[in-house]
Amino acid sequence: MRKKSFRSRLAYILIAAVLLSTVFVTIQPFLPALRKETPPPPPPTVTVPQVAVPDFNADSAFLFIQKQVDFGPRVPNTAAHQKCAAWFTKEFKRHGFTVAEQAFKAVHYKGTTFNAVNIIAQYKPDMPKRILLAAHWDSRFQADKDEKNQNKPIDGADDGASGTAVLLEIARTLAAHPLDVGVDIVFFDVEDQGDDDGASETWCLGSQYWAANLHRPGYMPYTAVLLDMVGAKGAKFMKEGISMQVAPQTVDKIWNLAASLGYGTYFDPTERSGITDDHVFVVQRARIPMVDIISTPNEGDDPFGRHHHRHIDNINVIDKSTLKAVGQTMTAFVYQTYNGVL
Ligand code: 1BN
Ligand code: ZN
Repeated sequence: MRKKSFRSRLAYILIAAVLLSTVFVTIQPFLPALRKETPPPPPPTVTVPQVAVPDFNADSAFLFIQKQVDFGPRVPNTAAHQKCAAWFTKEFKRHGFTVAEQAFKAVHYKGTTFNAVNIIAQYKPDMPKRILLAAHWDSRFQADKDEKNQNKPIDGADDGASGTAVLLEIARTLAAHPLDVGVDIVFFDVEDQGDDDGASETWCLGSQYWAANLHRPGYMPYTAVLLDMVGAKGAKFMKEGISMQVAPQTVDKIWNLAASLGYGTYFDPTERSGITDDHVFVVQRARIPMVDIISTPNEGDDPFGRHHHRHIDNINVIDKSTLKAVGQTMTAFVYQTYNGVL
């Protein structure tokens, strides 16, 4: 009798255990929800202190154009070319940039070997996130579209000096209003000595060299923009075809930014065909998606304007309002990229 009662108790215990484990297995997935769990801590938020967009000083940019023109045409193998390169380096160093002069030999389509130099100026070189801004700094050896003095070199106030002037002013701005982002400003040499009736490879020799010999192996900036012919009166910047193929979002950001700042008359959202310019070689050879801001006002028969590759591309063609439109847009582009707005 006692034995039987012990067995039945054991049976009860076993049945209870089986029932309990069945219940446990059934409700186990829901246990965390039943328990009053403390929620996991939120991911750490990286707060970037917002930096106001500084004013772009078009008077200063204008003086940078005047200075370059005063050296004389910046044609490779001339004293003006050498002096101007030295001045760029001094100017960037004055603003705390790390500067490298990338010297190279470039063979002109007419046979001359040019002693050429790309200027590579790095703001905060140790910062991993980098913005690349570029322009060509040489001016054309001949005024082949002019009616007079076709064999003489041009001042290249717009075609050459304007892009570098805007970027020098941005360099000065970065020194005065620091940002925790890396900015590389590259001035390409020998962009404008090409053959108008020849292959596209006769142009842009400095960017071709730089793209094949990057100043840092594997260099890949977060965003990249080229400025060319950004200072003339009546400038019109259309969405250039190759830029639209490789970096349409950056193009849209810049053109929308320009419109929001009131520069929509300069930045026309119409897309146009691709242009042979330094960005083509940066895209093809270095695989860096680069946007080209280049004026194509389509004046007369010339897409690049009446002054293009003519002697009237001198200081008189420069308009501070155009410099302001491009300079302010690009300053906002750099600072808003840092702020995380773009
Ligand atoms: C732009 C300004 N370019 C030269 N000066 C590049 C170019 C090269 C444009 C060939 C058209 C044809
Ligand atoms: Zn040119």
